[in-house]
Amino acid sequence: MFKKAAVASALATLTTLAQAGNPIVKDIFTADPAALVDGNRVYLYVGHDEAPKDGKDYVMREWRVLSSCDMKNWTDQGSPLNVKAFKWAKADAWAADVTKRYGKYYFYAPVEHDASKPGKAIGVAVSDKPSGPFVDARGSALVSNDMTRETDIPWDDIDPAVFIDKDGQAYLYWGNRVLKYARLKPNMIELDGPIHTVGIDNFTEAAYLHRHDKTYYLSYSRNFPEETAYATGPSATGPWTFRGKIMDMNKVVKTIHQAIIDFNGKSYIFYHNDKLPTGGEFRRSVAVEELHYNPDGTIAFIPQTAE
Ligand code: FUB
Repeated sequence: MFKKAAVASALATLTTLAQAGNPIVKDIFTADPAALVDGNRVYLYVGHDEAPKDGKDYVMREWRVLSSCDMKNWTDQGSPLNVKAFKWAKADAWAADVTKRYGKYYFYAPVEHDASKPGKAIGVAVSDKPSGPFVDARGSALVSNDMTRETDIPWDDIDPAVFIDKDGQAYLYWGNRVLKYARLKPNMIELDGPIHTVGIDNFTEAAYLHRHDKTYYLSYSRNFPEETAYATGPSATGPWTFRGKIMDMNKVVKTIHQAIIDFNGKSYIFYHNDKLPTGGEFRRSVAVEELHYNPDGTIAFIPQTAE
């Protein structure tokens, strides 16, 4: 009896382990990585591309989370959040970001708002655990599209990225074509003050902020099809100096969406491409590469690898 149970449990563990190498997840299509280092584990949050093989648009209803203690073996921890958790939203579990504050985990999630405010909006969900489940923290959107500016498009409030500075101030960055940012209140679920815009040439989406030594790095998707580029600055709000390209566009998938972390003395960049069989524009796969800083603080160009 004991033996049978032990074998069953060993098998269950094995099926939850994804193999090392790119793409990280091999049994479903995944996109839009966000990563959080928490204690001795990396949590990787991804969108789930469910489009049919001949699909002509994204079909994304949920996010998935995996974790690893060595960046090689990944444990599938299921779906921490689904669009349905936001009663005011109707679709599109697009590129999210997750952070930890005062012992709680906050999941910033772009979704399609219901008919009361059509267009993309950003919700925030909270959990006591990095693997969720996450629940709507506000009952309404944190940022929603008011379509009041001449330049507004229905999907310009997407791709949230959260950054907590060393003085404790948290910022939310987001946007498509126009990069926006705002301070977050310490409760992490309300904006604190006005929404600012940042002028960055050829900015498309996927803004991401991190700090290395004393420099702030603003990475983002540039042009379309997208490549990953970055700028550096002396603070979380710039001013930003363009530094160049980190990663080339993919020949099949027009988006790339990066997340950058330090873990166990190394730096890594997550992104997505088309490398699973039958992969494509709406059937993407998340991959990871090591990222290296040059002695002058610039980031060395990173080729995409298949393994
Ligand atoms: O996954 C939907 C959208 O495609 C994301 O919001 C963008 O970053 C791009 O990856």
